[in-house]
Amino acid sequence: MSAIRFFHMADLHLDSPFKGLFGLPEHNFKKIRTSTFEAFNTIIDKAIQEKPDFLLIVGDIYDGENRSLQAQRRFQEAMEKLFQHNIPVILSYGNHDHLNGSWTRFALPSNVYELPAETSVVQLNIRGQQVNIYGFSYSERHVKESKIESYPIASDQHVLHIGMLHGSEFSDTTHAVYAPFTKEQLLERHYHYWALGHIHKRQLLHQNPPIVYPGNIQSRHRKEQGIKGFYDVTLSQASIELDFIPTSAVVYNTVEVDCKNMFHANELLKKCEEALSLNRQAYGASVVELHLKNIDEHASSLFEHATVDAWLETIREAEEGIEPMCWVQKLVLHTSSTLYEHTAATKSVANLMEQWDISAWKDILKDLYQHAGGARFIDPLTEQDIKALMHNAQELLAEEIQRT
Ligand SMILES: [Mn+2]
Repeated sequence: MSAIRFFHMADLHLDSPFKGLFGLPEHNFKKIRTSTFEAFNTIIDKAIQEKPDFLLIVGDIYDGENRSLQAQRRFQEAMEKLFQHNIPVILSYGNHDHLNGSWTRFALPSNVYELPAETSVVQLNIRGQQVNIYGFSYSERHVKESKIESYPIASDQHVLHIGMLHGSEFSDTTHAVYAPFTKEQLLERHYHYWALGHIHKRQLLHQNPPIVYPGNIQSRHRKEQGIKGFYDVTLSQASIELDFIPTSAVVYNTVEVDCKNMFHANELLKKCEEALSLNRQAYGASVVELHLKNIDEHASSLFEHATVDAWLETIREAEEGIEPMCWVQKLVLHTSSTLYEHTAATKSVANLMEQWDISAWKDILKDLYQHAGGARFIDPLTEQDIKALMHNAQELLAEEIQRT
């Protein structure tokens, strides 16, 4: 039996309003304001080009329960395009676009299967391979109870079983906990793939069978950092391949500038421009948090007669008109630890850190680097990484103790 191929995405949040962005030139704001649509179009173009067997969209297609007219029109148009190319779409609605909201209704073409509030199955036949896709839509905003018992246990293993679930792990309290589940409960269903949504940070909860959060397709604020996208999945009884495809129209991230031994304002400005230019080359249009590190006694004089706001304004002005845009949303100052009096306690911890060798650091970081799903997304630990980590830890320690 040949393998099937599908795109797994979630949390499109079309027409997200991007609140909390101030002071941008109009065209920059427009670029950000339309980024959810741009990211979505990237997916649709890719689908038309590559012709996967189907698309899965696991909740929060729309940002608001009133499903803005513009978002619906764009979504409807995209679905029509896929209809013309015979690409089915199976979708569920999540907490943001639950079925109990009030909205002006657009009818979707017949290639689109909208999962109802009751957990249901959509059966597809892909070149002789039967595929069962299970899932449900949120009947209301707050679905707090576990829905996992409503998913049938797969018995016929000739069929490929895929679960769609917009929700979060019982233990994950970083988000509103909706439709909670445990990894064990998902595995007990004996499905070949779990297509999750709701958590906007991309993560693999389990490798084989894959339990996957693709993350959202476009960051919506500074806490959603890094490149966003979806998974291009090739699945058969015997094998699984996951390919992450970036879609961010605007990347949110952090840029650092080392201010050690800096004397002059133009020096700082030049360093900032260089760092932002590198960021622009690497990520294209972006919204950045600019961190000024190692502000020692020399560099701190740069902030004696100019406020942080004045600096922010000056840096923004220097960037104006350069394409693709690199909007500095926030300027964060990090005072060098040399400016702090270490207390006896922080000094002893800092000294202890200096004594750790590479294997000690590996041991400390093992949860991260040995993480079944996550490890392959991070580069191996280098000597330099360790130095940076140690320095940051010492700086944080000194800062925090000083503050308390
Ligand atoms: Mn969401």
